[in-house]
Amino acid sequence: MRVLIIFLLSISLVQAQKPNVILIYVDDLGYGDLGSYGSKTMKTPHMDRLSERGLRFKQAYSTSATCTPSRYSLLTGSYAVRRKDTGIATGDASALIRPGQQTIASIFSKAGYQSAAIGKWHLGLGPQGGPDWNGKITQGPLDIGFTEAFILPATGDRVPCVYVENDHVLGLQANDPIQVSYTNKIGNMPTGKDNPELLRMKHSHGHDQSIVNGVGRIGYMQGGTAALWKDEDIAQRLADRAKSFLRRNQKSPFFLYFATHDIHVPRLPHAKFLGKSGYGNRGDALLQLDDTVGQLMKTLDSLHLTQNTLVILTSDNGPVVDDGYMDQSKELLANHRPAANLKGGKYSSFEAGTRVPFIASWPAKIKKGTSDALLSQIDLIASMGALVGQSVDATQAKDSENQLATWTGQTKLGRSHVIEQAGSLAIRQGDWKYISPSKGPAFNAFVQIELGNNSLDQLYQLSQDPAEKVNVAKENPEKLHELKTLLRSIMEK
Ligand code: NG6
Ligand code: CA
Repeated sequence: MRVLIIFLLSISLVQAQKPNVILIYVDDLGYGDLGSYGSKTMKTPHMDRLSERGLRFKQAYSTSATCTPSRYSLLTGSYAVRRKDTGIATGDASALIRPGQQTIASIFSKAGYQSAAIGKWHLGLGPQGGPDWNGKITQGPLDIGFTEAFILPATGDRVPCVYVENDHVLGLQANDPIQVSYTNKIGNMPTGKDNPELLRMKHSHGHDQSIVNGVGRIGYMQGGTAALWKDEDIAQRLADRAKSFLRRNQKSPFFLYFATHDIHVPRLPHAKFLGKSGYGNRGDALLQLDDTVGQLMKTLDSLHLTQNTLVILTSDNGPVVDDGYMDQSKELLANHRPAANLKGGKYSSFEAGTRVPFIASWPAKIKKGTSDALLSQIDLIASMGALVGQSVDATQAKDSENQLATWTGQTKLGRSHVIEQAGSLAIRQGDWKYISPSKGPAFNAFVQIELGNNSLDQLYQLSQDPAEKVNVAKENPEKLHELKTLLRSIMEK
């Protein structure tokens, strides 16, 4: 009996010590957007507080310069570029991650964690042919390890503009079923193309299909009227859901994948934030994001969970100012530099495409400070596996390294190299960056971003040339060969 009691006590002690993990995955946040990353223009006090008490990484990367591939890689530990079907997903795409595939959530689940996916999904849902919006939505977060979900199926600018709670569209009425098409106009909803007079925010490029809440979207939809979200409420709905998850699971270890809609387009922040930044809707959305982070931190404090919760805040790709709507972000940008001194932005193979803020706070274990270690989001699954004592199937998570010691500041070694996926594939090793040749356009005039595509090999020495101005491929044939060979060998793995 005594032995049994001691055994049970020791189990409960281990349980009690298991850290909670919150991953705040921001959308389109740039390297220069946060006060803690040197912005003198934007006010981000809550995210700065997270940074002040944690570890701020200066050389951290998402795996891709757009959302879907970054999220796929982060959740699975396998570079999205290994698959051909992981480009920016439509809102009716079928699930990219099929049941049975290992994910970060399935690792936490094996370790006895409760885990929630809250926020933007954009990884497809349902079987081949897409999800059943009017019935049970299979092959979603619940089928790959999450214990609950409250998601936007794709992005704020893609139909259907509804929340999915676990495996159903929230608030859908049986007599008003949803139909979605990304190929042809369906139903009788007006479109931005035919009825621009009905728009309350005009598009600058794309976004001229179904009008929902006075905003043109990508894709056509019909029905689901009672289930449609209000753009101005999304941030608070997600924050409320996350806070409820934290409160409900305060006694069990939890993993929260909190993927914000902010600061992606359409940027329609709540009236509380509108016009408050002085930098247009992008700046206002950043204020709203900061407020959301503050709410989560406050909830952790009130539940006395701050000490033993690892909070990571990072972004899926770099910044973009005009991503398709006329929301005053371009006109009012003034001296704010979303990418700081880096070249490019979202969609780009240059540094601003994938070098993103990355803050790790865990007061019980992580000493505050900064780190120059090379970091990639691809390592989440192996590192979290190590954190919770679960083995990770390396044949599936083939690109993920256990970098827990770096993420928690015990070492500053980091990775030897990172892969950066955009129109061209790039690799950084130490201070050197190689961008492979590509036939794609060099510049995207709509978003006003240098994409980094070039028909020639590009090599940059980042310590001397952080803004990738001078291609030194010709002068450094050996280095060029080394990086090309390394990139090829990784992709052939
Ligand atoms: C682009 C959209 C852009 C954004 C992006 C995906 C147009 C013209 N542009 O195709 O607005 O939705 O896809 O962004 O439609 S991401 O962050 O989810 O990758
Ligand atoms: Ca994004």
